[in-house]
Amino acid sequence: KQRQYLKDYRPSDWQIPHIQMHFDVQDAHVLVHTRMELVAVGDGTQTLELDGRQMALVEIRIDGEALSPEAYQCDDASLTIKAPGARFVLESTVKLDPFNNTSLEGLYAAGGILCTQCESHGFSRITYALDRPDVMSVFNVTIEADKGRYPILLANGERNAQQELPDGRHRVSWSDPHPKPCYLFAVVAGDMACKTRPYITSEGREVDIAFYCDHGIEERMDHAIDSLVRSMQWDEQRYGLAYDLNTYSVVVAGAFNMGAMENKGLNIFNPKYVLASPETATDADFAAVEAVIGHEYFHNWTGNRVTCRDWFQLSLKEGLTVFRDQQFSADCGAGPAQRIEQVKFLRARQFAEDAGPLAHPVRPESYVEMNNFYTVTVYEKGAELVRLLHALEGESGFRRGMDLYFERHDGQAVTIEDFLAAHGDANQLDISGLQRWYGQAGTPQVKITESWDNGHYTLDCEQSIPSNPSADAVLIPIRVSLLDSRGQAMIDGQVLRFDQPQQGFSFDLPERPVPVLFEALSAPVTWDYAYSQDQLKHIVRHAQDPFSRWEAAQRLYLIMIDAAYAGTTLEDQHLDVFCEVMVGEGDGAVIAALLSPPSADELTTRYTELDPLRLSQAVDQTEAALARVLGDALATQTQNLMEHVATYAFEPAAAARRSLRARLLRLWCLRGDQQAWQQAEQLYDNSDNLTDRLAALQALNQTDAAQRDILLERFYQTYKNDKLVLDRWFALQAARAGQAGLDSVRTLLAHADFDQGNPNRVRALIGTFGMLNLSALHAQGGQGVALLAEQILVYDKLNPQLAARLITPFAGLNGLAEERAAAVRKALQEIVAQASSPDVLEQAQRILGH
Ligand code: HT7
Ligand code: ZN
Repeated sequence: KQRQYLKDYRPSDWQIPHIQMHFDVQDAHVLVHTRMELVAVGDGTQTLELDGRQMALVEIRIDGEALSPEAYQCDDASLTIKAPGARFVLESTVKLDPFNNTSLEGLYAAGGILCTQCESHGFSRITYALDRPDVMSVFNVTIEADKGRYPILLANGERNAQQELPDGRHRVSWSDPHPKPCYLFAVVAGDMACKTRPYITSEGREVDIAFYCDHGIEERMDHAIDSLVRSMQWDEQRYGLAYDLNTYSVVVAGAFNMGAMENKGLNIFNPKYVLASPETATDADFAAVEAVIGHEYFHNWTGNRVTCRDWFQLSLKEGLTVFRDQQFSADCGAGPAQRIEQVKFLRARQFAEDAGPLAHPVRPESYVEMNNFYTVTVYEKGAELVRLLHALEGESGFRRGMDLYFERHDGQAVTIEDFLAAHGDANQLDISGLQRWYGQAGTPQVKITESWDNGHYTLDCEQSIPSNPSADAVLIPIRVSLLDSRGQAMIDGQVLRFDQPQQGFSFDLPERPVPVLFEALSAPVTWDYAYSQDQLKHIVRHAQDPFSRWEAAQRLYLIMIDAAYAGTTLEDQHLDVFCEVMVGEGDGAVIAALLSPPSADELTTRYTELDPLRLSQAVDQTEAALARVLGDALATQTQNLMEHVATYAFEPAAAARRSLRARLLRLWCLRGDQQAWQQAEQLYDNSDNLTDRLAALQALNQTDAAQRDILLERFYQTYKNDKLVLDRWFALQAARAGQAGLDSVRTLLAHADFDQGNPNRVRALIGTFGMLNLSALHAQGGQGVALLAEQILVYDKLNPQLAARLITPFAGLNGLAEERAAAVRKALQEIVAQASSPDVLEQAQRILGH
């Protein structure tokens, strides 16, 4: 497969104003008839090269005339027609085999339904086409199938007509009036239950919301439907954006590679992000459903109405839409712990990506397989850059920028520069320091020193990107508060615009302050300031910003983890401030976060010559020290929270209480106290919801308690027929530390319920083991690593997109101690020698530096 370069972008030589498609669904195959109007942008003497893969061409015609074999050329990726004319109608018929398509791209069968996934290049597995986002067409679609097996037939846009046919078949036609790129195309056929809800937009449009899933679990879609209604209202109120069709359908796919897909008017979802009931979903799952439902809905404007010129611009829609879904969740009451979670994820995953061999700019410069660039950098770092823009412009300035963006570009396929230019022009803002962020890889590091001279306080800042020394200085907003000795803010949340390699910021103050830096992580950077332990405790006690309290707590834990990693131990008293934190007032979810040391997977880039087992031990020792220092109050506090357990409701205060209870119970159980283990069992037995049951299991998971195995078995018996919940059972066992975790993974790979065709199950077992369990992955010399490599090669054949994501844990290669690195290198070389998909090959070669 050829490498694509951003610098080589050229507008298409052809446009396709209109596409008509007919799907004839048979028992063992599907015939797709496509009629496209093609218009040459030049004089029509150019060759037409259509994309098309994995299908059999049955017939091809131009203006009704069958093409002779000499008039076109067909290989395994394209169909070429020499000088076909300036304007003509191209008709093709192709035969597809969705029933054996395990890649989950193009048209595929999953759990008895047929559905499509076209982003990024799946449309060219359905028909011959110009599979690029800057070619936008109006689509009309008909689907014809057996009515018993496929009573529901869906496509984008509005339904026009339904017709009964002989032999128990039927046909339904759909049309979408909005020109769209083909990556937003979708069809679905199957036998599904449906739940509907009417909605009237702020413009008075009557919308039929329809959600589809397996029969018998319809009520599990209620939370998702409510979330969609809230998303629609939110986008109207916050951005003035209303929905633009009369139908909005959401279909749950049995197997799905990512979270969901924003196809115009016909979203297709991973069940994990639609189905939620108290017994089958945790608080975090309820929140994730709300966020992903919102995310896909918000794409209707940021992605669909204004789309990407090319795939290098992916963050134009994804970074912006992640930022919008984060705003939405915050407005729905997610609370400050949400920002803490976002930053933990950013640091564990995106900072690690940006520091390793898979690093790339938010706007990449080249790719072989586009699917490998749906990354935490494009999504999460991209969202942080939009957050940064929002912080610079303020709420009303950001809205002005968005309004101008839609005014200029509605209906167009545009670039990140177009987005920034609209914001810059709407606010008379110089966006050059922001623009540089998009073009260079690596996490900027900010070093801050201070001086105090008789009432004159200066913060001296220096920026660089250690992994990219030639990088230019970027615009880094630093939100600071300066605390006095009583903990009062002398400066409160002031934003410093730091855009030079070195820059000083001065303040006149009555006393020397304790600086609270990068509040709410005001820019996606790492930063150093030589805090004393007392200063950190001062911030934990007094800072207004919950995020900064958590940040200071993390730094306190890090002092202890660093010491343990180096082989020395600090007194438990180092952590004594957490005794006050535990019994303090405030949001339980924030207290739970304050009582959580960073996990090993957040720290893999912290040490050179990393020994993963020593790191895991150092983190465990720190957690054990915390459990000890909390003393008897830990048991009392946990028991207090066990009382008055109300009926489950997904509601912020109740969820916060559950999260604190879970955290304290886990710490208590780590102390090896039988009473704690019994409490966990009681919580499991008395709870009416999955959140508490999993909390109990998680509290016991790293202990030797007999209750652990008993409850795991009980859990299996209760949930063995519930796919999403059973995923948790697999994940729990894959998360067992060290050798025990590795042994569990080996055993579970052979379990009757392990299903290679279900990506959620694969991620639960192999993904948890690879991504979140450093001590199991590196257990037994290189055997954990070899097991992961073996599994990657299994999915390389079945589902390359999934396989290419499982490889991520190997990207930490450069920081690993030599013996470990050698095992990973050997595994990667094996993968390169045996892999057949471009997805896996590209990733393995990038990691090896080829
Ligand atoms: N825009 C969607 C991306 C997506 C995707 C990409 C590649 C392969 C399969 C995929 N499924 C969905 C999801 C989103 O970010 O909204
Ligand atoms: Zn998205």
